[in-house]
Amino acid sequence: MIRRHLLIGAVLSLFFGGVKAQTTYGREVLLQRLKDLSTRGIMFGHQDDPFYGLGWQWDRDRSDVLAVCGDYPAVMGFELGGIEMGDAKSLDSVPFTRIREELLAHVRRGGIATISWHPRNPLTGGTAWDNKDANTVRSILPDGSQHQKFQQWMQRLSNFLCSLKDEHGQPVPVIFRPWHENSGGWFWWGKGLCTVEEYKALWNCLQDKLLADGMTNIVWSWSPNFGMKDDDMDSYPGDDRVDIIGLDAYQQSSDEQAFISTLGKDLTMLCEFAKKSGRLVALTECGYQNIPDPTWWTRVLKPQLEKFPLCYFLVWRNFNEKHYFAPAPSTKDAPDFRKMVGDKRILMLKDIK
Ligand code: BMA
Repeated sequence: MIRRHLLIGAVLSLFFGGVKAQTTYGREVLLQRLKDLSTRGIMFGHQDDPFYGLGWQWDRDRSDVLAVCGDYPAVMGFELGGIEMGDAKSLDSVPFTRIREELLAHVRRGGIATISWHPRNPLTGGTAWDNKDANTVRSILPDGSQHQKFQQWMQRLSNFLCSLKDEHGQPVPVIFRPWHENSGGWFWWGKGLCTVEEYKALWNCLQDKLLADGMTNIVWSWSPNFGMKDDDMDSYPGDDRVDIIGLDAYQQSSDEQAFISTLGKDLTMLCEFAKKSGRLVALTECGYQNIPDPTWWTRVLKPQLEKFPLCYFLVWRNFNEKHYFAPAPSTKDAPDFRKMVGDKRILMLKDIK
C-alpha cells in the first residue's frame, strides 16, 4: 500500500517537481538517510526540545540539550494531541503554529522530526488515557457511532501534516508514530480495549486516510511498550505498513537491573524480527524521569544502546523540575550526558548534517 502511493507520488514529483524534488524530499530519502546513519551510530532525540526546559518557556533558539552540550539533538519529537479538536494549542500547551515553525526549522538545519499523537477519546470525550470504555476503537470504525466524528478528527490531523512544507512548497519528510504503546492498557487503543483486528483496522484507517490525502512523505513507526508478552507482536500492522519498529521503555524505579534485562529481552526480539524484513529499530521513547542517578547515561543506558543496531533513542520532554528526561545546565547528570554524547557513535545534529 505504501509502495503504490509512493509510486504515484514519485511519478507526480518527477512530473511537477523535477529531479531535485525527487532527490531532496520524500520518505524514501529519509528512510535511506536513517539506514545510512544507523550504520554510523545512534541518534539522540528529545521531545519538545525547542519550546521549554528547566526554568524557561517559549524562548527562541533555546534548548536544554544545546545548553548542556553545545549541540541540538539530531532528532526532535513533536506532539499533536489536540489537533483533532481544532484547538490552537496541543495538550501540552504548545501552539500548533509554533510546532510547525520549530519542526520546519529543525528539518532546515538538517535534523530529523518525529511526531506523536495522543488524541482525545472520541467516545467518552475524555483524554487519550481514558480507558474506561472498551468500545472506543469499535465506535470509530465503519458503522460505529463515532465514525463520522473521527473522520473529521483525522481530517484536522491531515490538514496539519499536509501543511508541513518547506520554503519551496515541498512536503518535508517526517516520522509519524500513531497508536503507540498499544501493548499496554492505558490508552483507549491499548491491549484489552480492542481486538487485534480492531487495532489493525484503526491503524489502517488512519494510514489509508493520510496516504489518500497525498502524504507520501511519512515514515511510519509502530511502537509497543517494553515488557512485551509473546502475543504483543500479533498487532504488528505488517511490513507493508511499518518502516520503523520502535520500543517505548522507561526506567520506572531504582531497580536498574530490571530495566536492563527487560530492555535487553525486548530489543533482542524486536531486532531479530526487524532484521528479517529490513525494518529499522529505534527506542522511540525512553528515559528515567528526573534522572536521579547522575551516571545513568553512561553506566546504565549507553551500554544497552551499544548492544543493538538502533537508529535513534528519544527521551521525553523537560516539562518542569518534577517531570524531565533530558539534562539541563542545572542537573547533576549533565557532565555524564556530555560524556555520553562525546562518543562518536552517539549522533547529535552536527554529526548527521
Ligand atoms: C506524557 C506526559 C504528559 C504529556 C504526554 C503527551 O508522558 O509528559 O504530561 O501530556 O506525555 O506529551
